[in-house]
Amino acid sequence: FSNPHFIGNRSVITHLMEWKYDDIGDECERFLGPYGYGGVQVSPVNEHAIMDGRPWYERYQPVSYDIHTRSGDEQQFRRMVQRCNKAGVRIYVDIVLNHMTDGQSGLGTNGHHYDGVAMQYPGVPFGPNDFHGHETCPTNDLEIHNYSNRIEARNCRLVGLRDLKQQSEYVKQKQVDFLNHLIDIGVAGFRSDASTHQWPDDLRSIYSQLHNLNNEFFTENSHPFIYHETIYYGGNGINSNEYTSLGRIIEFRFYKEITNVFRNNNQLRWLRNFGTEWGLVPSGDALVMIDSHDLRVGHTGQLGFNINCFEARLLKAATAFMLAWNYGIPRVMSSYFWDQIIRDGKDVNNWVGPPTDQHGNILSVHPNPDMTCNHEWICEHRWREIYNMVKFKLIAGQEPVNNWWDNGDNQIAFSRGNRAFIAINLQKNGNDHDKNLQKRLQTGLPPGIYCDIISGNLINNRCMGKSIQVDKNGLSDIYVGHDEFDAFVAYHIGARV
Ligand code: ARE
Ligand code: CA
Repeated sequence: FSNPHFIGNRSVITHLMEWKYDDIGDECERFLGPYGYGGVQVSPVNEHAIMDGRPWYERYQPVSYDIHTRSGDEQQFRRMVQRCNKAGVRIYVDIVLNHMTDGQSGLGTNGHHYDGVAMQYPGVPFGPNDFHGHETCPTNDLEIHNYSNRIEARNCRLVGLRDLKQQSEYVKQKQVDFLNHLIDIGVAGFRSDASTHQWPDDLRSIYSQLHNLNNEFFTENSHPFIYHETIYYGGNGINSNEYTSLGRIIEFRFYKEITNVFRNNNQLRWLRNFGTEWGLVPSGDALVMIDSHDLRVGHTGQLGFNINCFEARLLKAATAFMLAWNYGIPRVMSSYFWDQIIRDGKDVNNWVGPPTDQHGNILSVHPNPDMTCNHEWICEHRWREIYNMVKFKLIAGQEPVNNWWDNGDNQIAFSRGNRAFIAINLQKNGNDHDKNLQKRLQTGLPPGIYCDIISGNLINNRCMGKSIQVDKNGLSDIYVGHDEFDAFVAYHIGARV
């Protein structure tokens, strides 16, 4: 379950949060395929509660396993999967198997009624016997209070959400059917929401009943790629390594440590051995990110600590490190704008959903000629610095990190074999001269003139950004001024002038 089934050397996933399927199909053909992205994570696809104001998080309150949301219906979903696979881009679906809705009642996005108090979900159907109750959950109010307690975390309710009894063969069967339906349509895998709150053995049993991937798009005997949301920072919480035999885990320590470094709470020079030596799981067990749909608004982390689109320079630099370093499968968050209003350390608008018309229909993405997006779509995955680092990673392939250099503080540089080279400057201390990165460095690259794909593209063999000359020994004068638009430069053998 840990192979993402990327095509060729592609290696990066982007989460197109809340996008409509028709738009994702377009994006696969016009952008993601040509620019070398490996896959798209789509927001939960199954019927969910319709909540007042249409917050983004209503998608995490399932009502049935019908494929029908504001992003589109099953026909549109199928078309997208076809188009993306043909464009060389895989689809991963965010699956919410731990629970259904909270204690409200109303209508779901495919018209099914639900009643969270009576625990009736006729769209599946699930009834009260399909949920954990006092026999299995030890807390008085059935809520999770202690996230480190295994039984509580698995058998009680996460923020009021009705907790499914996945020990029941009936519940498992409904979930297996849903996943197999998605697999047959041609998805490559799943993000498993709230894995920490599901027993590893129940998940194992569900996965053991999954079909092989659709061989219209995948080789025979391919298993779905599954990556688990399990939030573990060390200490006495539930260790994410309980899930590494069930696919990959989202390695939250990656985000935390990198954010800490890029916020100058720790020196960049220490990144030299970043990975398992810092306590992270082995690279092959990890999926990593800088920002996510939760972090962006301060969920599963601390608002103000996380780096999101509101700090573009920092986000680009941290993302560049993620894409240049040879660790895990990186996922790039692609978000939409909302009015961030911070009161007492909390974003009071953290619920705001995607851009819509006055009837609540999600607005389509129509990119502008300069590659940016329209409406409130931010499209971080289309920022030059980011899509060119996706290319960098594609070109670096499996080459090791070589030629590490640092200034003993917050300037670093390294190559990936003899194919690619990056230098990052986040120096804050010292006079202006010390703050600039200006140094003759070993790039590892073959001699020639290279274009910095961060400050500009190479168009018709003309470099729109800064260029460098690499001499016959691989040395070059590298410059990253402390006050430049971007905090890094990147060169690779695919961008030689
Ligand atoms: C919303 C409201 C709640 C309300 C609930 C029910 O915000 O106040 O009680 O509805 O009415 C998302 C949103 C939630 C939202 C939920 C349902 O983030 O705010 O609740 O949808 O609509 C823990 C879990 C982890 C989980 C986070 C949010 O371990 O699995 O909490 N993350 C996933 C998704 C979320 C999603 C859900 C799960 C639910 O990524 O987007 O919730 O499907 C420590 C602990 C972590 C804990 C974390 C919480 O770090 O170690 O285990 O994460 O704190 O910050
Ligand atoms: Ca559970």
